[in-house]
Amino acid sequence: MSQQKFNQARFEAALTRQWQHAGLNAAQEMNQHQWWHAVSGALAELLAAQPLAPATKKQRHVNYISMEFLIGRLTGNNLLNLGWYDQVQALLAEQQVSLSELLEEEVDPALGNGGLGRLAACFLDSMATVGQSATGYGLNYQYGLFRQSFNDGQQQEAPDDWQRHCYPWFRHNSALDVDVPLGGKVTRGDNGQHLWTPAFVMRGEAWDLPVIGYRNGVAQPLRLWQATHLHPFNLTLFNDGKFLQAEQQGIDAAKLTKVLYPNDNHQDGKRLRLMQQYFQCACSVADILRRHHLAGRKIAELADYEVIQLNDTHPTIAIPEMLRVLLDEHQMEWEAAWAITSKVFAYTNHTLMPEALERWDEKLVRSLLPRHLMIIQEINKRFKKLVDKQWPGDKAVWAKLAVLHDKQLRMANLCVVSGFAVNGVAALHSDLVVKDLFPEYYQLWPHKFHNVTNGITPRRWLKQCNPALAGLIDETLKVEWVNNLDALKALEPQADNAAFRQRYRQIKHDNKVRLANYIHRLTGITVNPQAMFDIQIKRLHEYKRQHLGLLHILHCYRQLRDNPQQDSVPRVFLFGAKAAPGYYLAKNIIYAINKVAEKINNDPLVGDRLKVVFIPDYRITAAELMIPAADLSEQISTAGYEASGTGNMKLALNGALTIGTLDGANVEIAEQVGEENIFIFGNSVDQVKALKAKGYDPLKLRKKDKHLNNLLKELENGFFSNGDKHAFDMMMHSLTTGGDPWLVLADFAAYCAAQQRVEALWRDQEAWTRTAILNTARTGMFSSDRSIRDYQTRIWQAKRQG
Ligand code: KOT
Repeated sequence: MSQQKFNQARFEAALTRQWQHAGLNAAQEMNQHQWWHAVSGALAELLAAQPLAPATKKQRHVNYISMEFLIGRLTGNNLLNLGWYDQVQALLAEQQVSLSELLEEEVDPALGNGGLGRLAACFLDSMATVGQSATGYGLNYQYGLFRQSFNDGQQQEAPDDWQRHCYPWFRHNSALDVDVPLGGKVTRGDNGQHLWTPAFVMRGEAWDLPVIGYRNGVAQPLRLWQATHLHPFNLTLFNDGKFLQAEQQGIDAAKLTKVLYPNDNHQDGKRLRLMQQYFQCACSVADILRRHHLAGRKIAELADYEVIQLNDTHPTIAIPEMLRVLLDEHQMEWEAAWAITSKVFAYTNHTLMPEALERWDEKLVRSLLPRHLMIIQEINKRFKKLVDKQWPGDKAVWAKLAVLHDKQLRMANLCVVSGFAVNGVAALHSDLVVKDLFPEYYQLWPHKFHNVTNGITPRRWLKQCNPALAGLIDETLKVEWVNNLDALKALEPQADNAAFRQRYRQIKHDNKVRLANYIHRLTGITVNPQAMFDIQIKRLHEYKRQHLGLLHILHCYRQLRDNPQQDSVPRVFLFGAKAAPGYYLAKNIIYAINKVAEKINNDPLVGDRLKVVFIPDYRITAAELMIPAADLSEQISTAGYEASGTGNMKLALNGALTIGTLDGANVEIAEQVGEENIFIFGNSVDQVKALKAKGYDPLKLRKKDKHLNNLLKELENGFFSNGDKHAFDMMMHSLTTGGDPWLVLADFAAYCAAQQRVEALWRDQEAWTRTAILNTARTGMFSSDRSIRDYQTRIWQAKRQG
């Protein structure tokens, strides 16, 4: 398909309908926000007429189910992908309206926590762009990820009421409503069939957002389910005069999609969360099957036309739901239903962290989903036969592999047993998935295991967020590179071109000025755009080691105080991170960074040489400003724990140099850019394992390293916390007597040494820029278009086994 032409007359007519609908008499009566709303609404209306690309036998339709889609602002991105940006800009300019200012009016829909949700959004963009027919299935939360502010340095959370009811990009299609049963009991019918009598039934409404391919005429839906009650209220109760109870069912149903759980890499085990998961899966499975039937296809052919990709285990309950529908509603035999199901589902693992691996109490599952539990028991029973055959009498193996064990349901095991493919998200991670997490499963089914290294969409993460650099690349390469990111390779010779370097450096500088203005507006802090912008942006988690960054800042501060005359490299340390509200240690790290920042930023001795800024409420829109302005990208997780990371890719593509451990996709970034163009440090996965095995003791290390000990002492003696010696107790305990589980102290010296190398290169600005250009030129493989093509060839369209 080719790009859809911009039709000015149709757009203007749609725009007119928008302000008329708002009850106005003329376009000129609109305020800035109304302009944004009208332009977006008009575009959405034009797109609603787009036909969908049908699934074919040649290409299975991908159903990407994810509890999170961190989409970011849509209007600017959609205009860019449509190729209509310039026309709309010119049209609005005639009315003295600035498109770029109006785009600032959009709230940033925050329907995700971090990397996992953003990956889902990038994948939708890429599937539309490479022409992979797909539907995204998620939840339409009323409240997205909480808004963050700081009160005396402590994180405060406020609800994110993003006004979903008047978001102009939504299209609600009531013909797609789904009824979702929950609770109750299962009995047997006359023919022995299972009859599920639910305790209550909710309604799922389909709210669609358009996902637009890059200038190829494709628009496909991100379908977000919203829970509501079945009927306005219970009429019998209403007639009895019990008005409040009459509405009860409605109130409870609406609770379901009220709020996104704010955990990243952590499971809570809450009943409402399981209800959300099932609600999403039941709606999505029903929708997939409805589409299949409407196309006139037989149920037995489902796996020829559809694949369901599970974004981590959160939507796993879709597996027994599919079986339930096939068995109970289509009256299929187990073998036939299983044959279909096990060819449809594929599972992506995003984490090895034990606390993030989902387990549900059998009792809870039975109370909400009695029929599903029976089906899972059947899967478990049949699978046990296979395990007994392979490992006769080996109880330990069964204890590891069972889907149901110790009254717990293990979602990852259910995925591996029932799906046709499992993948990790970076080469190193996929290796660990096989070796550490699922070695026995690998023995049983080696063909199921794959790697698909994550990627990022270059539309949002270069063209849109860094228009000046995109312009320079356009001008230099004179080819369309944004949907063929390998083309950036041709920039390599420019690293040796002084004039190009000058322009590249100027663009980075301008982006830093843009960010400095934002920081000043937001925090009142003035930062010097000549300084190195050293950026760590990601969720706050111990394994990501923001506190290792903090120790290095203390080290820099110490050096400045010890040698005030020294010619130091000026740095601005920038953080952006939210901590889950119940993750107290993470919140304590935020507090520590903010307190240290306060002290350093107000120390006259330091002046412009060191600044520390924790940007509040980090989100996609903030990332779009920070990434193009970064000089140094901090990717310093304990090796073996960051499955991939995607911020690392965005930053490298935008010309930030990486300081990082050999973890996640850092390994592949290093391979691509070359070891001499990245700052790798610290213990490797094997060294981390060895250190832990031999009994690592941070206290011994502290004793030996006087300098490190002094830095830690300053955190303990109230120097940064107005004399409060306990302000950072939680963090300090973790680093010392708590055993330093993330090896922060163990990597500290190597980290400081790597930072020294960073400074040496920074002092030679020409060499630095050269390296930055090579980073841009050599990170084309991290386009999510490539990830999607890998999914296509390795998983979705691969010849199916079994
Ligand atoms: C786990 C449980 C709840 C919510 C989120 C997660 C989660 C997030 N698990 N993994 N992630 C991140 O996923 C990204 C995309 O693959 C990775 O780049 C990142 O390393 C993971 O931490």
